[in-house]
Amino acid sequence: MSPSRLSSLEPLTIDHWRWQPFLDHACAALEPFGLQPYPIEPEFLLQTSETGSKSKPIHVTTATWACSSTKLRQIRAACVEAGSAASVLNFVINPLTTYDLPFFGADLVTLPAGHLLALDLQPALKSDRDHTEKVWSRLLPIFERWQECLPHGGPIPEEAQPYFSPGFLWTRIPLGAEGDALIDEVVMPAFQDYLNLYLELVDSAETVEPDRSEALLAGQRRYTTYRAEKDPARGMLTRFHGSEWTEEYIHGVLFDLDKNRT
Ligand code: DBV
Repeated sequence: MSPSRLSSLEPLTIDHWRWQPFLDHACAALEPFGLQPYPIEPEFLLQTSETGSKSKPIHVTTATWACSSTKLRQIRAACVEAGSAASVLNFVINPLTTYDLPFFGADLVTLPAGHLLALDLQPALKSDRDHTEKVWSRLLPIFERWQECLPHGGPIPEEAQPYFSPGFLWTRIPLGAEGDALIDEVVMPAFQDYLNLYLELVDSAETVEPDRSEALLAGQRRYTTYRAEKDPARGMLTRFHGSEWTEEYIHGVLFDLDKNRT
């Protein structure tokens, strides 16, 4: 990788990173949407550190790829490469609230205990049928096709339910050849299908009335506040890069809706 990143939209390549093909696919799929760089401070575009023991240090890279388009307020990939300690792609698309669109969310996480993988088109207003029905009727066949090839990831907190769709794909799979095959043959095509559907929804989305936009904004705020407060990566990022950097990254970059609205 180049020693520094000048723009959030610059192609991002991280050596030995498990999730590189997923980011490459997403960048290519998004390219036709007329992407603009998204302003991100240099210390969050690329950050390195060491973890592990003194005798066996592990080099850590955390990098951010981000952009916006006419309908999408923020598209961002948080990428972590820490050798045997962790490899992560957390990818979230946050639409403008002038469009009735869900979030795209992917959490692809490799830890020493195994891979944990989450994919969803997450609602801003889960109880609103105008917001959800047209998405879920198209998402469920895709979800069913791929989830049945994967073990279920186990229980998720009750309080998280309002933020998931019924097409939440969620699995934990072992490291090694068996897990790698599932990632190539199931998780990759699932990721492509979820993203394709999302981009079709974006393509056909039309602007909504101001009242509707206010309701969508309130829903996005709840979601963003929840994600920032409960970010499961907080512990890991704090170990790697310290608490000050991590809190600013979570609130100021990863889940920055309020920062840019107030
Ligand atoms: N998760 C993030 C960001 C990450 C990240 C920004 C930069 O939101 C990584 C990195 N997720 C990450 C890590 C773990 C998880 C776990 C490192 C493991 C934490 C650990 O075990 O130490 C899906 N991700 C999880 C868990 C869930 C999700 C349910 C398990 C939580 C737990 O066991 O406590 N994250 C959640 C979700 C989406 C998402 C549904 C969107 C599809 O991004």
